[in-house]
Amino acid sequence: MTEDRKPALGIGLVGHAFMGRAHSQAWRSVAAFFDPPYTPVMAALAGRSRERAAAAAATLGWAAVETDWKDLLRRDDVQLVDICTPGDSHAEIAVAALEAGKHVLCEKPLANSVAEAESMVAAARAARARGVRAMVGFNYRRVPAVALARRLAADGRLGRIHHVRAQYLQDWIVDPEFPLVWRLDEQKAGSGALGDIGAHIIDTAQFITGDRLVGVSALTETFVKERPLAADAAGLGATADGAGRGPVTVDDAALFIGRTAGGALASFEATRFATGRKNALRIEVNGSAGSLAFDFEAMNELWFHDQTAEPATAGFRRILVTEPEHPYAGAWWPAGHGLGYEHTFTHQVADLLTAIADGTDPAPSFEDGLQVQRVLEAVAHSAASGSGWTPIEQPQP
Ligand code: 4PW
Repeated sequence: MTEDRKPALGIGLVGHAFMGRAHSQAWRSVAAFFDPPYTPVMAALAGRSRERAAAAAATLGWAAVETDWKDLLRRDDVQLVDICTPGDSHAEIAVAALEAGKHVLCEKPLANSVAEAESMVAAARAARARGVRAMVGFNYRRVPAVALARRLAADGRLGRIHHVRAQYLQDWIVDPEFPLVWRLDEQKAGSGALGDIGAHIIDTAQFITGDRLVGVSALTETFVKERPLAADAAGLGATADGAGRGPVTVDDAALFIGRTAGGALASFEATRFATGRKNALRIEVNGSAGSLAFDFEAMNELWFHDQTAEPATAGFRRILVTEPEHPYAGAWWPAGHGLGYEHTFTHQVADLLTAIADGTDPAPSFEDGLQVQRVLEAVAHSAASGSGWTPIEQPQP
């Protein structure tokens, strides 16, 4: 009997904190639930401390450990580099990996500045000509309900879109004693709530509507200006180390309004101070033929109002997005069983592997990441200038 074996694709992961764990889960699970054209092999994980990287590799399922990401690029068993580090290292790693002929998956936001993002796009374009692919990780696109929302909008079920209302609400730093983790350091993260979670709602809104922001007017605020230094700079669950305090150099919250190329009015709110809201990525879109509403805190649901329905019974209906007819859902469990946060990352790598095999560009591309970066920079510029209207440079064809 001959075995129909798929080609292997070796993965090298850089970083093993929150996002590194989420991506590891995706690489571990994708072949068990999807039918990707490659069998991903979790070849090596890179982390600065050998001891911590080795512990993470053992827990997360990586075969080898490197203490310098550059060594991942020299490995013949790595064909794709997955970047899960803070934003300040994205550009350097991604450009080097693409130049070394490795496909790249890079966490969002693509970079810490437009200039860095532009250098990444240039590297991605050069690599594309050699069949090497690059993708930025806006994972919420791959929530089944969000993908269904895009499908409804693309099918014309919303008609002409007038309003986009997007929020990303968290509360994990509302305690002024929560320590100064890297996400609160501009050098590392580029910006605060704006780039970390505002980037997600910008991408999600543009993804669903297929439209782009052309200008913004913004407000940002840093409510807590100084915090205890962190014992563990890693992430959302860090502890203070009792060794003094330091300045918060990023925004705690960002609010902005905008116009889209298609003529819609949009509003965005990204905050880590919305007490009681844990990971409420919410979006409502109102069009002439209908509306839809989504909240990640109930991620298996999409609310849809059909304006063309008989008025007496029209109104928002809850669609449970857990059926085989829905994007991604059928690959997992029998109808009605629902998915979680981690599944979005599995969907992301399933789509990336398919694009690599098909020789097509995975979405969101680095160009998409650059466009979001331009919005972030326009928001920051507008807020700094006292909410002045700030046009957004549009992508070159
Ligand atoms: O990318 C985002 C993170 O930086 C995540 O999707 C949520 O917000 C959870 O943590 C932060």
